[in-house]
Amino acid sequence: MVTNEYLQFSEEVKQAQKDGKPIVALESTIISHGMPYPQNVETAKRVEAIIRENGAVPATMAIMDGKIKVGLNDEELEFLAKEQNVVKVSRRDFPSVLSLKQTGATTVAATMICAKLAGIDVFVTGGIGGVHRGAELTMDISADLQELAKTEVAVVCAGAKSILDIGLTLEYLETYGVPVIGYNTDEFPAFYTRKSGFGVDVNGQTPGAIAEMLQTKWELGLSGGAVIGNPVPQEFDMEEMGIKEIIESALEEAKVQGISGKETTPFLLNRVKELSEGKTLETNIALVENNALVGAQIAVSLIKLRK
Ligand code: PSU
Ligand code: MN
Repeated sequence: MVTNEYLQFSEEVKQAQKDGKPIVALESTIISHGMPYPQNVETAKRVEAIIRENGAVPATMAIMDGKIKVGLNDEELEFLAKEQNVVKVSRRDFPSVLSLKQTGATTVAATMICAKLAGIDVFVTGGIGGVHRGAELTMDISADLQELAKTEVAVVCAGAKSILDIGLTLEYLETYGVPVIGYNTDEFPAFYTRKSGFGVDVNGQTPGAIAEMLQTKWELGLSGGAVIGNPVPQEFDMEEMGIKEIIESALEEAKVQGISGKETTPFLLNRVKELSEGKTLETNIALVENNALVGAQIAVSLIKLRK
């Protein structure tokens, strides 16, 4: 049982830890800043249900009342989904948001930190942050990548959105020694599309094979996490639906409006949704649900390996 005065476990997660059950971490920025209400809370609940149906226990992370919540109840999920003043929390924001008792939604980086503190090593999300296009001038590189370099949590995602420079994102991960594993694919997925034009380091063909790679990495004492890229189901792939042009327009608008810092990713996500007349939302929901299924299976496989 992990204890830390800042952590507050839900009853369900507490029980799962006692019973040695597999637990899957979930982020909350996707709820507060990544999707509109009420689809955000519906998706959050559905994702939790999928994880339970597949033999694991979900632990959605957030910061509330000066505590890191590990596992949220329905009211807390609803609050995060509706409330306007939720801080987007990355690594640098823990000290202020906790001590000022603000409400915080955790990004990939922050959720990895929470998961590590809580002893959870598999985390399911939609897409990771990465190196932004034009980063050679702006230096806008998501803290998610540094976190992957140093924190022992596997992140199951549908790749990285092409609002980012996917090639540079993969270079960065390579430099920091972060394994990029495709789930049944040789190509790194690009969130709304199954293909990005860039390869993965290795094709992990089953959840069990991926669990073995993770176990091996950590048994060797190699610090840091891993990226597991799980392509969006074929029927939701937006390749043919002009997603490329939509992303280009959103990027141009961000440039003209001078959007920078932590506002950049939420701005782009929202504009892409508006420009696609909501079509991207359907794909976003489908891919997160698909990641929940795979993440639960990997968490179950990891527990079996350890027994
Ligand atoms: N990418 C997505 N959807 C998201 C995010 C990224 O496709 O919701 C969120 C995640 O929480 C991620 C964060 O950790 O945005 C990255 O923000 P930034 O680029 O400011 O580091
Ligand atoms: Mn940034």
